[in-house]
Formats: sequence, structure tokens, C-alpha cells
Amino acid sequence: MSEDYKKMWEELDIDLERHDQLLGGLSQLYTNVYLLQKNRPKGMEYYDYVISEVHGLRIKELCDFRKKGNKVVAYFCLYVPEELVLASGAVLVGLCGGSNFADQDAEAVLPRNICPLIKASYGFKVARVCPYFQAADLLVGETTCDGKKKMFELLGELVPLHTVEVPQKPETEQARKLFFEELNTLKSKLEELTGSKITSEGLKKSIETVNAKRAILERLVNTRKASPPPISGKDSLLVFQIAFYDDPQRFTQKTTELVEELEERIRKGEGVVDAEAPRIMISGCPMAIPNWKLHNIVENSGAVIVVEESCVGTRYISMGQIDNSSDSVDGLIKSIADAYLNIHCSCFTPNDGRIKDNIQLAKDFKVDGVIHYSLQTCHGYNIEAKKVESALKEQGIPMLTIETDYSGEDTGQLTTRIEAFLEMLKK
Ligand code: BJ8
Repeated sequence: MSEDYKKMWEELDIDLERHDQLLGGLSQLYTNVYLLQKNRPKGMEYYDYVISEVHGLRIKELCDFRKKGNKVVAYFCLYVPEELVLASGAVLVGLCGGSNFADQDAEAVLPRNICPLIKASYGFKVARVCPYFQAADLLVGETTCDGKKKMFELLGELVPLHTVEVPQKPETEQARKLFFEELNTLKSKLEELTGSKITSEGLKKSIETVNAKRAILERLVNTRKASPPPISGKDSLLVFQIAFYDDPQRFTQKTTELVEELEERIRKGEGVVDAEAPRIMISGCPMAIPNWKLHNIVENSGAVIVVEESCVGTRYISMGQIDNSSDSVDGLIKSIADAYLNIHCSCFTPNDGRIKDNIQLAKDFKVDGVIHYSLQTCHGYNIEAKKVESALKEQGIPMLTIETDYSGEDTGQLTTRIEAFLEMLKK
């Protein structure tokens, strides 16, 4: 990394020594997991570059943006609409942590036996190793699972934080009304932060920008219906992970180039694996960078992941194309609120939509089996796994349930279980 970046990190109050360790580990992991893959699409070079500059160029862009008086907003969950943030003139970046690097820092305050994603989200702030955290002018949390909700209270003691209330029973009229009002409150908070008014013209434009991003991601998802699929599960996961913090317009343009290449591969019958490789769906908790553990094990075991029912997969685009035909700010926020309640997170009750999504996706992507993925102590997804399993079983689709964390300690055990599951599918 250049001296310029060092100066930038110092200005962001990064702990340089630990940050070096973090980046060193990431680079090694990325080489092993990603760069050794065979037959990758050329379009993945852009995402390789983004990762090589993950704490460099994008952070510089954010710092330059802030120097002009603009604001950076950071978030942890899909229920915070990017459309509203962009319409306020700010940019939105994702903060969820996917590594156990700062667990010890988090455990000085948080209990040891909580979800690794919550621990990482808090630990990275305390350890001062994440420049996205350091560059954020406002964090937006949300009331989804209890662990996150309570962690946000502690995070709010360290940084400016606003929490959006997400209703838990989305089917009711009261829930829709509450979420609409919550997004209106967020709008006021963003206006206060940026000093600019959110207008209907601005909102229409930002809806268009984010719709375009979702449309190209949907096209990417659809390419994986092909047999053989033109892209690995690992690579597709990476594209979704990067969608959380890249510039949305550039991301859409680069992903369009990638998708065009993938569609061409399909026309030529080219794939990343043999057509006989077992087709697997992953369903469950999100995977933040650099959590590539499960995908790596599954694909190194000879299968291919063809779809993720996850917030780094189909849930990220489950709002669909948001209607921006209204000429009033209220009308547009109502469209956004209604669309975002189509994200079927396990914090909802009941959450039948997610069960239906699992069945539909398993059929559409012709999967041979499903691996349900829960992070340790994530009660919502852990408990819901039973319902998902029964529903899939009725359709004759086998499911393996996995609960894990960010450590590598269970890699051997997981590999054995996954290989046995794949063997069973082949039979
Ligand atoms: S919309 S999945 S991003 S809440 S894994 S912290 S649920 S204990 S991340 Fe999520 Fe929004 Fe839902 Fe998606 Fe809690 Fe579970 Fe941990 Fe989780």
C-alpha cells in the first residue's frame, strides 16, 4: 500500500499495526479462495481489483467525497434503503463484519456466545481496523434480531447512530404504516445530516439508480440457472458482497460487462464446472467479506453453488423494481417501504414468505440439495431451519443443516459432513 494510504488511514485514526495484520491475512485468504479457481470469467478481474483496494481506493474516494462537505452513511442490514440515502446526497456503505479478527476486542464488552457477525460489527469499531467505520458520519442500525439491537445501543455510545424500527409482522396494515413512518423519520435524519432536502426528483433518480443495480444482479442470478453454470458460487457471492459498498453506478456498469460475458458463455455451453457437478443452494444467514468459508468448502468438494437464499443473494434483490411513478415524496417513500417489507428475514413472524422462496428457488435453479447455513447463536435462522427442511422434504429436496462461526476450527468436520451429503446426493 502506498504512503498516501498510510496517511489517509492515520487521519482516520486507524490502528496501523493491527490493520497491517488484517490486510495481510485477507490477501493470503483471497489468493487461496479466489485466485486459484480455474476457468474464471474475465469480468471477475474488476472484483479482484476492488478487493485488492478494499481499504485503499474506495476509502480514498469516500474521504475525497467527505472533504467536499458530503456525508458517508454506514449500515448493517438490507432494511435500510439505499434510495433514501442517495437522495439525500450521501453515500451508503455496508459494515457487517465477516471475520473473527477483532473478537477479543468485542468480548471485552459483549458476551462470548453471541452471533459472530454481531461480534465482528462491534469489534471492528473498537479495534479501529475498519476504515469504512472510521469514515462514516452516521451509522444506521435497525431493530431486527435482539443481539444486533442491543449491540447498537453500545455502538451508539461510540459513534453517531440512528436506529430504524423494522416491524416484525409485516403482513399487517399497522406494520406498513409503521415502516413508512420510520423511513420518514430516517429521511429527516438524513436531511439534518447532509443539510439538503430530499425531493421527489432526487428520490425518483435514486430509485432508478438502485433499480438498475438490482436489475443487473437479477440477471446475474439468472445466469446460474444454466447447466453448467457460467460462474462459481464463490464469485457470485463476491459480487453481491461488493454491491454493499461500491459506487452503485460503476458497480452496475461493471456487473453488466460481467453478465454479458456470462450470457455469452451460456450460448457457447461453457461452464465453470462439469454439468454433472451437484447443484447446491445455500439458504440462511448473510456472509460478509471475508466470510467465504462455506462456499469454499462446498466448491472444493466438487459441487457448485447455484443460488443463495440470503442477504448476499436473492434477498438483496427481493424488493424488485421499485415504482417511482409517484410525484410526491410521501408516495415514493411509501413505494420504498412496501417493497422493502418483501425482504423475508427470519426476524419476521410468521415468515412463510421465506419458506415459499426456498421451495421456488430450489425448483427454478434445479438444485440437487440445500445447505442451510446459520451463524452460531443466530436463533432466528437456526429455529427456522426446521420449517425450511420440512417444506423442502415434502418436495423431495434434501437439506443439510450447518451452524458455524468465523473460525477455521470446524473446517475439517464441515468438510466431512458436506462430502457425505454430496455423496448421498450423487446416489
Ligand atoms: S435482513 S438477515 S441483514 S437482519 S446472523 S446479526 S440475524 S443473530 S444479519 Fe440480517 Fe438484515 Fe435479516 Fe438480512 Fe442477528 Fe442472525 Fe447474527 Fe444476523
